Amino acid sequence: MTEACIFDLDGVIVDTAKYHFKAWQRLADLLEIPFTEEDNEKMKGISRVASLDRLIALGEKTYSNKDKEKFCLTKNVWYLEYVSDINQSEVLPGIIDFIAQLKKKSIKIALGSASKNARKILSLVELTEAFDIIVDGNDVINSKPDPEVFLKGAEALSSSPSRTIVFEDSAKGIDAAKAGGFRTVGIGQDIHLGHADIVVEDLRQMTIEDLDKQLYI
Ligand code: B16
Ligand code: MG
Repeated sequence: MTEACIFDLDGVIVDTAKYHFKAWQRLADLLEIPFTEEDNEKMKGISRVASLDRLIALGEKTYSNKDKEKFCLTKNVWYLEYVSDINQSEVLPGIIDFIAQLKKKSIKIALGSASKNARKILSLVELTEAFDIIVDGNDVINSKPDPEVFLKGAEALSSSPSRTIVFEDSAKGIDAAKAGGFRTVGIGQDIHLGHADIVVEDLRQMTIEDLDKQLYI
C-alpha cells in the first residue's frame, strides 16, 4: 500500500535533537534569556533563523540583523562541535532494521529535514546511501509547518502524498505533513504529537505491514 517513506532527521533518524537543545540553551544563557525544555519542544523542526526569532521573543529582546546573524553562526558552531564525533551509535532504535525492511520491499525512502547540516550528520552516521533522495534546509524556501520539504521529497520519488508516510518527532513537522496530505507517524510522546495518525515511542518492532494496516483503513 505504501509507495514511499519520508523521514525527518533530528529526533527521528539520529539522536541529535538533544545537541540542538544544548546549543540553544548555551546561547540563551549567554543572552540571559530563560529557556526550558518545553520552550525547546516548540522550536523542534523549524529553521535555525525561525528558532532564533522564537528564542529572542521568549526574552522579549530586540537585536539588529547583524547580531542575529552572529547568534545563528555561534549556535551552529557549538552544535557542530557537539556532533563532531557522533557515529552510528546515535542512530535511534529500530531505524536501521526498519529501513532494511523498506529496501527489501523496494519502498523508496527520502529524507525531509529542516536542517542545513543534514548531509553532514547522515555522513557521520554512515546513512547517506540509505536514502534515494535527500531534501534539507538548503533546498527549501518555506520551513515546517509548510509542507514544502515533504512535497519536494514525494515529487522526487514520484509518490503520491496519500500513499507516503512521513515520520516526524516535532509537532510542526506533523502539521507540515498533514498540510501536504501525507500519512503521519509521530515518533515520541502523544502529548506533543497527538495530531499524528499514529504515535509510537520508536520504530523497534515496527513492521511496514502493521503501518499499512493502521494507516489505510
Ligand atoms: P540547522 P529536523 C531541524 O531538523 C531541527 O529539528 C531543529 O531543531 C533545527 O533548528 C533545524 O533542523 C535547523 O537545523 O541549524 O542544523 O540548520 O528535525 O527537521 O531534521
Ligand atoms: Mg526532527
